[in-house]
Amino acid sequence: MSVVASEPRIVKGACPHDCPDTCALEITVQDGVATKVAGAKAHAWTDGAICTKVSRYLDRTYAKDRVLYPHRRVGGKGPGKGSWQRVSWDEALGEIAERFNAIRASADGPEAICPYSYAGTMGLLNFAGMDRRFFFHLGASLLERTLCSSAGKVGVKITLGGGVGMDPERVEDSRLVIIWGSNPITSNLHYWSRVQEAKRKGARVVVIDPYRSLTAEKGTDHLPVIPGTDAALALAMMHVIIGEGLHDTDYIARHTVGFDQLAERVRDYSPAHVAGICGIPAETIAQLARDYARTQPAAIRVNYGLQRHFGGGAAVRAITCLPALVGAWRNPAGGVLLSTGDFYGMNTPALERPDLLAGRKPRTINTSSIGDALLEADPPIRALYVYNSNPVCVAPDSEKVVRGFSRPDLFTVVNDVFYTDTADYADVFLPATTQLECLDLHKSYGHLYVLLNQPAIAPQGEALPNSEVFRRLAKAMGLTEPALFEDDETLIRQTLNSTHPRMQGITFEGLKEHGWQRLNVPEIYTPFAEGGFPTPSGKCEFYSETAKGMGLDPLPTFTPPIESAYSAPERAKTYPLAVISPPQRHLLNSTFANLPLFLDAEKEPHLDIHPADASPRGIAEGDWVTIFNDRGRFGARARVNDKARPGCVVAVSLWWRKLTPDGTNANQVTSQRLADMGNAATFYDVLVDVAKAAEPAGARV
Ligand SMILES: Nc1nc2c(c(=O)[nH]1)N[C@H]1C(S)=C(S)[C@@H](COP(=O)(O)OP(=O)(O)OC[C@H]3O[C@@H](n4cnc5c(=O)[nH]c(N)nc54)[C@H](O)[C@@H]3O)O[C@H]1N2
Ligand SMILES: Nc1nc2c(c(=O)[nH]1)N[C@H]1C(S)=C(S)[C@@H](COP(=O)(O)OP(=O)(O)OC[C@H]3O[C@@H](n4cnc5c(=O)[nH]c(N)nc54)[C@H](O)[C@@H]3O)O[C@H]1N2
Ligand SMILES: [Mo]
Repeated sequence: MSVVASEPRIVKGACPHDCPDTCALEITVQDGVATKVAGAKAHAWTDGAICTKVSRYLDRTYAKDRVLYPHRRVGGKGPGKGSWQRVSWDEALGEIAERFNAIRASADGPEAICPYSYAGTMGLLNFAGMDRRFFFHLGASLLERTLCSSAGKVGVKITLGGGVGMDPERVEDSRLVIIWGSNPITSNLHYWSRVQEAKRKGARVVVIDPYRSLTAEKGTDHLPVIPGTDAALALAMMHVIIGEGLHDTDYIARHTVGFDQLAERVRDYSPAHVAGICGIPAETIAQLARDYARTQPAAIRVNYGLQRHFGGGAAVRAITCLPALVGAWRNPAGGVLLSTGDFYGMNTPALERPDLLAGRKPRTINTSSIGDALLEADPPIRALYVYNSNPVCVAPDSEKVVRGFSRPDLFTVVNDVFYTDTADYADVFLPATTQLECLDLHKSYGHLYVLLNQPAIAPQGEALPNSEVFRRLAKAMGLTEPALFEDDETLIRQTLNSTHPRMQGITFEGLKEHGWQRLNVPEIYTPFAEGGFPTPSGKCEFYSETAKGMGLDPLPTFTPPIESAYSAPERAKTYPLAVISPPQRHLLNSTFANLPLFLDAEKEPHLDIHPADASPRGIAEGDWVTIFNDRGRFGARARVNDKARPGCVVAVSLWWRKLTPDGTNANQVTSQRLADMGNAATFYDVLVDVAKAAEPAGARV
């Protein structure tokens, strides 16, 4: 019998990953099998290009080690200690339902059940849809999701009123681009394409980063700031701009609040003073300030890298004041961008249904201090349901996280695509679909389009989308609330049902036809040329009553790191080096870290260390080293070079613990301390020392 292959067809999708680019995808499918994942050429932002990792997405969907069926753990918790027994969905959900219902009925009540999720997928249905409804309805502990961006989000909200800024599509017309605590070649590739275009047209590209990242290598200027001191640098720029009368008095008068107080505040931040804090010569700071004020249009791309410090909120707050001071917002290619997320006016309450809390106020658990929460919360967390996240790998202070997850009395569900580091501690494992197998709706935090992801292939094995898992779990638990059973298309229609002006014209039908739709804003968009910021005053707030009401300084300020030679000289005697662990190009946080594409290329973790720090420690290129402090230690192979500034070492991350030679990663040394704003994690506010160590038995080379 001959089998006639059907014609290949293209299905329109969206990249689900936690990245500002949210690419429009085209999936080629033939006979029910996806054969290619490509970027949509017709989508202006994606422009037919996608990153290496997502172009290899089929390696993920069709991976041999993908888990396609529910499993129950037999034996101990932890890597290598237990084994997996395949069970049916009915058995798996039956067991979870029984445990959850028993906890709800116990003296501890539903708060003893805790969700744990982050951004494994950013599709709204599977990221924050049926899961939110389910846990709100139960009255489970609330979860504060602070692993990534919440400090910066508050900083920009205080200043500009929300996650809004210049349209990144316009940066190609900028004449000066400041890339500040951001590494777009790795983590915002399509922005970088536009910066390159600007550079070709003669723009200067200044990169402010303690590390000579791939982006810093390619910029025109690199300012290797001391980690966690960016607010001081921004305040010194304002000192020069105001001191030399380079500010835009007309824009300031019409569209800002608190200029006089700001001028008073920045008087203390002379470049000469700040040079000693941030490690950049005074003249360089002054010149940057002058160039920034005099060059129009000027764009600043600030990203989340610089806000993973104790003063991360203050840093973003100070930097986002700059464009209003020089009137950069007048031009579509001017302004600042952290996130475009709040340009969207979707009907989030209709999707997430916080009303299902029905007046209850459960306690809040913070993703960034899950170690302490698992060990100390009262009443204890009895059950943890993990999805879209790999906390044993990504959460700070691993020693405590691992101890918490190891609790024999804790009932843990992990819903993922692979047996991650976290899955090693699961009692029940539930298999998730990949993006090719589900319907979802996407916004972006790095452009201005809404996208629809249409399923290209059938779910593999018995994998299910998160939304369907929660519907089935609700049924197994005997719940009857109708909102827990609505289907995915209904959820999308409810989310798009918005009266917000920027959502007008965006419909399920329109998205289905085109794959994406631009928000209802002009093609050449200058959002704040005439003010209209979403702050209480409608102006850019140099002075902020909102901040004051939150118990924060109403004016921009410099909040030093907790762990630095400057602010903790005693600790710095024992642990003199700052360590930062920013993303790796072929990884997406810990996603893709188990794929051969990455493991073959990287082989093992590395630490970039400056010769001035390496030689007194007797460390040579290629030595295995241990990076340690009082919280823990992890291993890496030294690369002695001048990429990291002296006093700062860089461990590009995030490795799965069990795939490293010594079973650890950079979160062994990070702390659960929260930042100045947004109760955010402080992954890069860390002092350590580094020493040469014996080759681990499991070393790959
Ligand atoms: N390929 C890839 N892309 C990604 C990710 C990934 O893991 N891999 N992760 C995604 C996610 S979740 C996020 S949040 C974004 C993150 O993307 P970015 O916000 O660009 O974040 P990072 O790469 O963490 O940090 C950017 C740069 O900030 C620098 N930095 C660290 N501390 C400081 C500081 O105190 N001051 C200054 N000026 N710079 C500092 C780091 O050295 C780094 O080069 O990227 C997303 N995109
Ligand atoms: N040391 C250090 N730690 C860090 C950072 C750092 O720079 N340094 N970065 C921090 C940042 S910025 C972030 S955003 C966090 C990221 O933390 P997480 O959001 O936890 O990110 P990932 O590690 O990518 O884990 C996501 C998991 O979700 C799974 N997943 C994907 N799609 C689905 C789905 O549809 N359903 C289900 N159920 N699961 C799915 C993936 O397979 C993956 O295992 O890590 C933080 N941790
Ligand atoms: Mo992130």
